Amino acid sequence: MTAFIYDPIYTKHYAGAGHPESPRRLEAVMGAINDADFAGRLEIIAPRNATDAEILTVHSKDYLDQVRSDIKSGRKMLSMGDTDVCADSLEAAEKAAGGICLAVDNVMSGKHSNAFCAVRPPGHHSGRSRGSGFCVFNNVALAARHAQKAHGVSRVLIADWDVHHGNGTQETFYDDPSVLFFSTHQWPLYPMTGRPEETGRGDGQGTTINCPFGAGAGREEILGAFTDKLIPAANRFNPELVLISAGFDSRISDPLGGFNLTDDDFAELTKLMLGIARKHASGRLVSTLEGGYNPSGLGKAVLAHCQTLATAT
Ligand code: Q9C
Ligand code: ZN
Repeated sequence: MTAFIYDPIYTKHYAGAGHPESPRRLEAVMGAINDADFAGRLEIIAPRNATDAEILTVHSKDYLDQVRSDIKSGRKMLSMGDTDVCADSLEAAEKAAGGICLAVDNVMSGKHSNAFCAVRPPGHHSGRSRGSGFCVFNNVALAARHAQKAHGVSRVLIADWDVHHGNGTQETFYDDPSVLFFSTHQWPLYPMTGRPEETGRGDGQGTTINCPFGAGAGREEILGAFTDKLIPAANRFNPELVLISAGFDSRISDPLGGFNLTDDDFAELTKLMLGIARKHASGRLVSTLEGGYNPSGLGKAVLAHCQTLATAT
């Protein structure tokens, strides 16, 4: 079975009227999933909160304290960064980060073959001491650290197909050879990092791989990069766990991105990632939602992604 992590608290995080990162995104996802003919192959699981110790593997104590006090004092935007928040954002963010840690637990124990986490807020722009780009805690980075600390995993692959560069994730692991970070993203675009020359530092030299493409890129470029760049790198790196920062703002007709990936392309990318997970990691794969701002398109893309995860097992 595929674990599908979800909690209604994820729809209570509200970034303000007209904000593209809206609760409607997950309403569309859940509508699509509940109607799916493969729904019986997904087990919907409620998340837990991330612990402070888990959050502090990626973020500074000052940042965690500031997030808590900002939200509790009723601020509408984080003071360390620029993410818009509301009173429920703290619980949502702790359960987004905890949800993906729980998915890692379930996949590592063999309870589930793989997992998708339908979380908000997203995470991949969030760095050690800063929440930005609609993100509060870096969910995927926390999950990688959790796999290493709680399950003794040595090498984690994080592949990021969000249309934006996962700068917070890159920053977290830039000098760390135990996490291979691979990203395809639009260039130029927010956050203006992720040039091909950014390949890591010190011991981490070579375990960051960036593949930027201009607006209009689609299947040929993105699947091409995953096939020609990621697969050989994964063969060298030999990951024990595969994580996906699954942003669907790289889908055609996204209001924030200019890529042209279709739902079939996301199914192909998912198959490719499952192939890497099977070859190196006994199939262990945990995917988490990042961006994707056309709600009905997001629902369709998540459906294609989850259908591929669920029927592969
Ligand atoms: N003038 C994710 O997809 N745009 N975040 C800021 C500033 C931020 C997207 C524009 C886009 C963030 C998770
Ligand atoms: Zn994005």
